[in-house]
Amino acid sequence: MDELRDKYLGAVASASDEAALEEVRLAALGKKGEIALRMRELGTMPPDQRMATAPALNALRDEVAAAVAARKAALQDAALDERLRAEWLDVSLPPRPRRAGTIHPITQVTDEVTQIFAALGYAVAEGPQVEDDWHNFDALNIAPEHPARQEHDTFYMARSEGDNRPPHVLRTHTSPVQIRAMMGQGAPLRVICPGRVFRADYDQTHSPMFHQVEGLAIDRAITMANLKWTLEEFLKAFFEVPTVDLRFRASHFPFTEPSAEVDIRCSWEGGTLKLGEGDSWLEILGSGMVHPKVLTAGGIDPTEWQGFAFGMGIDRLAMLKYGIPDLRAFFESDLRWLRHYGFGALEVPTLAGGV
Ligand code: 2U9
Repeated sequence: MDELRDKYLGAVASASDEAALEEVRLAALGKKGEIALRMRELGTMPPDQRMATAPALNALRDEVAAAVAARKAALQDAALDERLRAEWLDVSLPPRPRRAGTIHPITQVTDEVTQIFAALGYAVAEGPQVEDDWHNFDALNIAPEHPARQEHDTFYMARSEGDNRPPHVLRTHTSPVQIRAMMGQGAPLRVICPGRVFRADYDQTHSPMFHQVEGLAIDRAITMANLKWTLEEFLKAFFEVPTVDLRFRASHFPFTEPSAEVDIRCSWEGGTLKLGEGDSWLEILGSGMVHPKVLTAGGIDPTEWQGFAFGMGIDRLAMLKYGIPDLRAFFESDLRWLRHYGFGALEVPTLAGGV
């Protein structure tokens, strides 16, 4: 018994890795291992010899098993220590400047707009870019004969042969997201919907894919005055100016009534845009009170609730704020352009730090 103990405890202690330890375990404790064989021999012994041998064999088996478990834990600890030493990484090192990517101005502006509206109590809502006809047009009170529905303005998805349902479209605005938010969340509601939109248009100021952010606030007593205050607060924070002067021009959109296009007072002295002063006006967004038919389509009772909505082009906001002259450059993925106009990954917009 002492010989067996010395043999296997010695072998366990000198096993240099988990594979060698497993071999020792099998040789001692496995089904055909030496200790198991000895245990089987117990049956052939006379009773008093068996009574003397069995407890000692059991104790030996437990002792070897405990030694194997302890050695295994020690080997695993040592392997982990070695891995931690070898995989050492200094997370405080700065990124390599030539290789560092940049945040695209559209992402940056989207984050800025989101920060500002979040502070005003607005949640962000998102929805599909391929929309059905009802969410993109009907629910927004856009009549079947409205020019926006024509093939040369809207990208229609192909229909499979024999399918006579209205085709899906690439959403032409983010408004269907707000229909989905109204239906999903009900009133009261405050959401902004930033995202990609698609229109069949391409020149220096139009891209077939561009970005919008729309906002919607629904409550019991919302008025144009709340809309005006909200837009003023947003534009002051976004353009980082102490005051703005806005001009509301009557307009027409199918989804709002009344509707207004909003201009901001500015000057272009010396070729640079200055907001809040001067004799020029810059069209910046569209807005209005949500049409009762649109509230109804979104499952909200227009006799109880009303709301305002607004929409603006994120790309245009980015061009104005950061002096970017050509819209098409946004989508060319030119690394030199991105290095010039892009933002550092750590330049996260916050209201406290300045957007
Ligand atoms: C719902 C109800 C009303 C969103 C609105 C505008 C006015 C608007 C344009 C600005 C520049 C689009 O990017 S642009 O070409 N948008 O003028 N958008 S009101 O009105 C809504 C939206 C959803 C349910």
